[in-house]
Amino acid sequence: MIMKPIDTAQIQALDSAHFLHPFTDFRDLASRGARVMTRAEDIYVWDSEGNRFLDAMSGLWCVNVGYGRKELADAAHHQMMTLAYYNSFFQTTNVPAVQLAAKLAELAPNVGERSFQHVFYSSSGSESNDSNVRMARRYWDLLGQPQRKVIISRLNSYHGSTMAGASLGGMSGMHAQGDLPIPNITHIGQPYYFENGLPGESALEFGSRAAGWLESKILQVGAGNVAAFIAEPIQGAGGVIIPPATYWPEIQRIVDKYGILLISDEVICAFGRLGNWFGYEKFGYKPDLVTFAKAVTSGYIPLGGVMVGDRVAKVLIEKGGEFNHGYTYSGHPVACAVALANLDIMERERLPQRVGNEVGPYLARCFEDISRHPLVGSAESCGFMAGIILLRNKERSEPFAEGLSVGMICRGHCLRNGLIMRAVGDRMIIAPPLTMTHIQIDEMVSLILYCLDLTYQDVKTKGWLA
Ligand code: PXG
Repeated sequence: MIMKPIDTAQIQALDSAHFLHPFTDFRDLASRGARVMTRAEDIYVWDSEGNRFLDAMSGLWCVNVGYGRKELADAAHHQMMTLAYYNSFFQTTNVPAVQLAAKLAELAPNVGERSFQHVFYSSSGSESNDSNVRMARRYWDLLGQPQRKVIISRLNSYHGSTMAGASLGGMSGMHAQGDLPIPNITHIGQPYYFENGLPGESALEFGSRAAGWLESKILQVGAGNVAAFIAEPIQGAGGVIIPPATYWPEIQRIVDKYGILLISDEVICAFGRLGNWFGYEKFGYKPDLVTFAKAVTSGYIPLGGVMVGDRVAKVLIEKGGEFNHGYTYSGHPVACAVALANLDIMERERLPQRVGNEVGPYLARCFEDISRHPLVGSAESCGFMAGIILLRNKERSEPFAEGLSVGMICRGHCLRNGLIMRAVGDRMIIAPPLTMTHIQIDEMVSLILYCLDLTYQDVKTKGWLA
């Protein structure tokens, strides 16, 4: 196929004339011009200037099966020609939406007595978390406890960008714009040992203490006023914050003690990312609601939703009365057909198992090597999600001064050398496609080490090391 060359400058000019990008300083972007991505295959993405990048972020934590999967395009094409759209309001349904709901119910493991037999659809993670807030409050209303409205979340968590999503999220920059959080949403600290552990405290001791912040908050708000606690199994956008092993069991004990709903936001962690179908399996806790989006279609088409556990579904269904909530695209037939084809690939290629038993442990061993780099305080991974802390002094665990943006310097080296790795402050993070071969992992790790070397040289020259 002969591709028509793309006029980068022209696209950039049109981009800055007409396209307001998410989470972007518009003036800054207009002054430099956006990078124009034009095509992708497997784990690589190309820009309009012909540069190739190894995409260690799977797009934005979503392209779990890799790029260029013809089966997904075929599924979309076939469904568009069969039934491109019909709504699921007014006592109507469609075949792919039903089949996908049944498939998700089959894949979601029972933990203890709880299982997930029902799905509520949306088109994104943000919308799904809005649905969670609506559903959790409706649940308590139907049980005659309408005062249970408060949702407890965590600082530095990410739950989306709508009014409820951004309120649930614990990003101060987002709260600062638009009068957030909305009422009845409150936050506790995150289980980040490196930042919040006390001198002499082990990671395991810290994990229990951090979970204890939930109990303190419940008592402060009044147990009878709390509807739910929402958390990501591992905080993704916050910088891949992996909780100590003691954290989730203690959270489970606390939510059980006070009877509050547990919402597991698995927009990033589900569909193989941690080596299981769902993240709660990895940590062994029992959520009542599970948010999903992104990798349910490997990002090929927007789709999100909430897995509704039996505890909540039973009340919503048996008590009756209309749930006044839903979206035009709830159960979109094309998105659901693509999701079915995507889950089929994941099952056939055993991607969750592969990450859990094979390539995940291999990546973890590579990260042990990375942790020995002089710029790196710690490098840890869980499944196919990993984070690296860049430090000014490795022995004394001393961070760089705020504002030096060492993470951004490292990210710049990565881009110039054909690697997409994110910087969250001075934490470098990756979440690569689950299809990566050992050779591709080696290629990624060599690039990471090379870019860490370049960054180390830079900060040394600038005299920023201690
Ligand atoms: N929950 C979690 C855990 C997420 O990671 C959302 C909800 C919202 O999903 P939608 O589909 O509405 O975007 C997300 C999204 C980043 C970044 O900088 C992460 C996300 C979105 C945008 C940027 O890492 N995650």
